[in-house]
Amino acid sequence: MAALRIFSYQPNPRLWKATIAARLNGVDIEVRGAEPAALADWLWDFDARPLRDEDRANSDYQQTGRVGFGGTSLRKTPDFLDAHPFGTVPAAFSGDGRTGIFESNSIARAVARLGEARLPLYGADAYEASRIDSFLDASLVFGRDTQAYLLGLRARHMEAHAQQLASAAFVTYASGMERALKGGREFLVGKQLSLADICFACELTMLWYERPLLAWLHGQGYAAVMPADFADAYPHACAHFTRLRRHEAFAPELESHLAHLESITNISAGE
Ligand SMILES: N[C@@H](CCC(=O)N[C@@H](CS)C(=O)NCC(=O)O)C(=O)O
Repeated sequence: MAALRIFSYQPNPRLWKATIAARLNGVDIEVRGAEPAALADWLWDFDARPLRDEDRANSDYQQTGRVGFGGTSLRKTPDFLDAHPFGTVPAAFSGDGRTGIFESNSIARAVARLGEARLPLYGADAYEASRIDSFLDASLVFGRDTQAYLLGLRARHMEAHAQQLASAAFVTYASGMERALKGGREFLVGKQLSLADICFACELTMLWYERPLLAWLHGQGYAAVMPADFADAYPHACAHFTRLRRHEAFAPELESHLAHLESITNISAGE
């Protein structure tokens, strides 16, 4: 039995906060799920699996998605919603299925705590752990303020306020990270890699989704949220991100995903 089971669509940089932490500290994780659209044909449950005919007929499971799955008919079991009251993915469970852990930062915290003896990723003491929490909270706010923008990109329907909110969030987040890394600091907290670095790398990775859509975005009259001069304007944050994406524990998920998005330069509307 794995220490943690996570149900999520894939690829999902939010899920990778946990899988990268697990690669570093050896915690055994089982990941279930499929590509985003396919989750409408999955049972959202501890025992997540593709739907059977009887699941489709069970009205107790019927739910309408709200964020990312807005308006989509989904099948979430009552047990799933007991464990995950906000009904979101990634959705983690203790190995025995009794405890649900939601919010990707908290799922990553669970991995860090479970593997603490092998490798501390959650700080050396209460102060460092709390400072890591500070970065995780700032990352959640950034993730929240960019979510509508990223979903707008995916739907090829951008609202001006979503783009403005995301742009302002980017400046706040990147400026804070830049300041935190100034003076030759190698990591965000303390002298070793922590959840703060993992979360930063994964949250920033989410913004790479805008890369293949820049032409579409400009065509709609909007600027990219990540400015073209990111490396010059935020040199420490950019260098840290570049180091992390190449790190052996991050590269299996991040490097191929980012390189793929960097290689698609021009998606036209509808693709
Ligand atoms: N802040 C959350 C965001 C999770 C989230 O919003 N997930 C969306 C998909 S992008 C979801 O599961 N929506 C379920 C629904 O629409 O019912 C995290 O980091 O885990």
